[in-house]
Amino acid sequence: MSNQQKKLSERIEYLTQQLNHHSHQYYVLDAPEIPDAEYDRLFRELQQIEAEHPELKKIDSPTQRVGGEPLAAFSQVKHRIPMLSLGNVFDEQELQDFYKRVADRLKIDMQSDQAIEFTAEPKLDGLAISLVYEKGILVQAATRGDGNVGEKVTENARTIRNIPLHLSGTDIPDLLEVRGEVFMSKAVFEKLNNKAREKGEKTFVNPRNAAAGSLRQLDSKIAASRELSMYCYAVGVVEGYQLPATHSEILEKLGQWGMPLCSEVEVVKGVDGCRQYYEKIGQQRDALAYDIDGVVYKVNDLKLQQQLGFVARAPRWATAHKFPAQEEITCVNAIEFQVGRTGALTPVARLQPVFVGGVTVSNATLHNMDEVRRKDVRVGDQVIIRRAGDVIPEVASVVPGKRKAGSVEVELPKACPVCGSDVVQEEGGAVARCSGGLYCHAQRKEGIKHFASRRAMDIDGLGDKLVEQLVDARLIDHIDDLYSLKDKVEEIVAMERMAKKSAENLIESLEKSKRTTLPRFIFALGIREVGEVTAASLANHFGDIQGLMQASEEELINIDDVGPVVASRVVTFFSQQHNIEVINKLIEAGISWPPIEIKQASELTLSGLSFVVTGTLSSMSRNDAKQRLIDKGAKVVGSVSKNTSYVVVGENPGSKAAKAEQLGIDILDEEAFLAFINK
Ligand code: D41
Repeated sequence: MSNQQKKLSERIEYLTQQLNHHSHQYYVLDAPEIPDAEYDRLFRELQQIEAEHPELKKIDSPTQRVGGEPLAAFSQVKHRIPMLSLGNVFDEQELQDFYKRVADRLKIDMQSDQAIEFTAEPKLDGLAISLVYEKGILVQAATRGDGNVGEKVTENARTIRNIPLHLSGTDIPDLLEVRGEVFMSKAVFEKLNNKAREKGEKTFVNPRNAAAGSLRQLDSKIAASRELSMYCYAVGVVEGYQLPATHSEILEKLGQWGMPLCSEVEVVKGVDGCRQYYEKIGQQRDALAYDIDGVVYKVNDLKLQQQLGFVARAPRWATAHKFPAQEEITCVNAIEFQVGRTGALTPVARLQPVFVGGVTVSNATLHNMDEVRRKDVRVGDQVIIRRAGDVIPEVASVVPGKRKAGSVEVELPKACPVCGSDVVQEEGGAVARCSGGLYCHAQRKEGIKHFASRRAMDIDGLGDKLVEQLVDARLIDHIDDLYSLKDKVEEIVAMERMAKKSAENLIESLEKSKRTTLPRFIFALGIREVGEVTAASLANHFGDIQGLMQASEEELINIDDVGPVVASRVVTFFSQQHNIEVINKLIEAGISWPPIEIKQASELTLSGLSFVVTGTLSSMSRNDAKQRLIDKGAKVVGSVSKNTSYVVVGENPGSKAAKAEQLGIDILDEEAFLAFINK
C-alpha cells in the first residue's frame, strides 16, 4: 500500500467512525452532538474519497445508507432458525387464560406470590426483519416472509438510519442474528402522504403498508427516501457468545452493541403487571411516535422459555395483547357535503355504523374532492375505515372488487347545500367553497364572532359563547341583526346566565362599536385572505367602501400588498348580492368611520419593507407598534422568513428572534425601533 493510500484509509476509518458515532447519537439515542451541516460535511468528504478510490470502499460504509443500483428481483433467504409467529389475546379473560397455561406448565401455583416475570413491549405495527451480523458487520437483512423463507432486503435495510452497519463494543459475537420490527413513524407517514397528495399520487393506507411498500422496494434509493426505523425485539442465530439468562438482559446487551431498542420496554410481574402495562401503554398510544396494535408479553427467564417450548409455530412463552382494531370494513350509504366555518365544502361518507378504534363510527371525512377522486369512493362501496387515536375517522381505501354495478362517480355540487350560493373551486387547490360568506348559515356564527372580535369591530362583552347563544335563540341571524338587538332587551335577559345589567352593557358596547375605522370595518367583514394589513391597504387605496365594492381584479392587483388571490377573493365577495345587502344594512344602522386621508407616497417612508414584531414592548402594545409601521407604509407579517427586512424584538421574545438571528435578519430593539418610526 502506498503512503497516500494508507493516509486515505486512515481518513476513511476516521470519517466512518465519526459518522457512525453521530448517526447513533442522532437516530438511536436522540441526542445529537453536532449540527446537521457538520454531519453532511463529513459525509460528503467520505463520499468523495470513495468515488475517487472505489477500491477503498467498505461494505459497511455509512455512504451505503443512501441506496445504490436498483435490483431486478429479491433473492430468497432461508432462515436458519424459523421466525416464529405470536399468539394473541384480546381481552382480560384471554390474558388470564394465557397466564394460567404458562403457570400450569411451569407448575407454579397461580395463588402463590411467586409471580412470573415478563418483559412487556409495545407491539409495533410494522413488519418483522432479520439482520445478520458477521464479526459485527451487517451482511444480510431479510424479511420474515412465511417464517421459513424471506426476501433478501440487505440494500434497503442499510438505508434505515437507526440500524447500525456494524456493532460497537469489544465483546461482539462471531455471528449474531437480530430480529425486530421495521416501521414508519406517524410523522414520516403524514409527510409522505402529504407529498403524494400534492402530486396527485396514490396515498398509503397506513404506516404499516407504507413501511412494507418501502422495505420491498427494488430501488434502494427510494427505500432510503422513506425514512424507515427499526426496533429489535429478539435474537436468532448466535455463535461465539454466551447470551445472558433473561430476555430483558439480552435486549440490554443488544442496546450496548448499538442496536435500536424501544424505550417503552419494561419488566413486569404476574398477570397484574401485564394488565397495568397494557393499560398504561393504551393511554400513551396516541402520543407515541409510531403506530402500535397491542403489547407483547414474553416470559423473561430463558430457562423457563425453554421449558415452555412451542406449539405449532408460536412460542408458548409469549403472546400479543391486542388493542381494539383501528381499521374495519363497512359500506358507504351516502356521500354528503358539509360546509365548515370558512365555507369549505367537505365531502363526508355516511356509513353503515361500524365499531372501530374503540367507538362506533357512522361518518368519515373524505377531506376534499381530489381525495374522493384519487380514492374513487362511491355510494354503495365497501370501504376500509381507519380511526387512529383521536383523529377523525377517515376512509382509508375502497375494498377492491366489491363495487356494485351502475355506481357513479361523486360530483361536487354547484350550489352550497346550506344556503344555495355558488360553490367556487379554488385555483389549483382541492378545496371548494361556498361563496355565500356572511349569508350562509354554516358560516354565520364564525362570521359574527370574527365581526365582534377585538381587532375587528371590538364589541366589548360579545364573546364566542354569547354569539352562539344569540344565534341559537334566533335573536340574530346575520351580523347586521346585531344592531337591532337594542329592541330585544327582554328576550336577551330571558336567556340563560344573562342579567339585565349585562344585556344593557351589550347594547351599549354595540352602540359604541358603530364608530369605527374603515380598515377595521373591512377586516370585520371576514373576506377570506383579507387580514388587518390588507384591510388597511384597501382602505387607504379606496378611501371608502363604495370604491372597494366596485373594484375590478385588475385595479386590486395594482394595490400594494394585494396579489391575484386576494384580488379574486375580494371580487367574489362583493359579487354576492347578499354581502352587499348586509353591508348596506350595517351602514343604515349607523356604522361610520372618519374619512381616510389618502396618504401621499412621501409619508410612506417604510413602504416596501417587511417587519415582524415579537416580544413585549415597554412604550406601546404590539398592536400599536404594528399600526405605526403600517401607517408608514410598511408591511407587517407574522413569521420570519428570508424576505423579512427587520424584526422588532421586545422583552421575552420567542422563537422568532432566534429565527431572525439564524437567517441573519436585522434586529431592532425597542430603542432602535422608536428611532426608526420617528425618523
Ligand atoms: O413489536 C412487535 N411487532 C413484536 C413482534 C415484538 N415486540 N416482539 C415479537 N416477538 C416475537 C417472538 C416472541 C416470536 C420473538 C414479535 C414477533 N415475534 C413477531 N412479529 C411478527 C411475527 C412475530
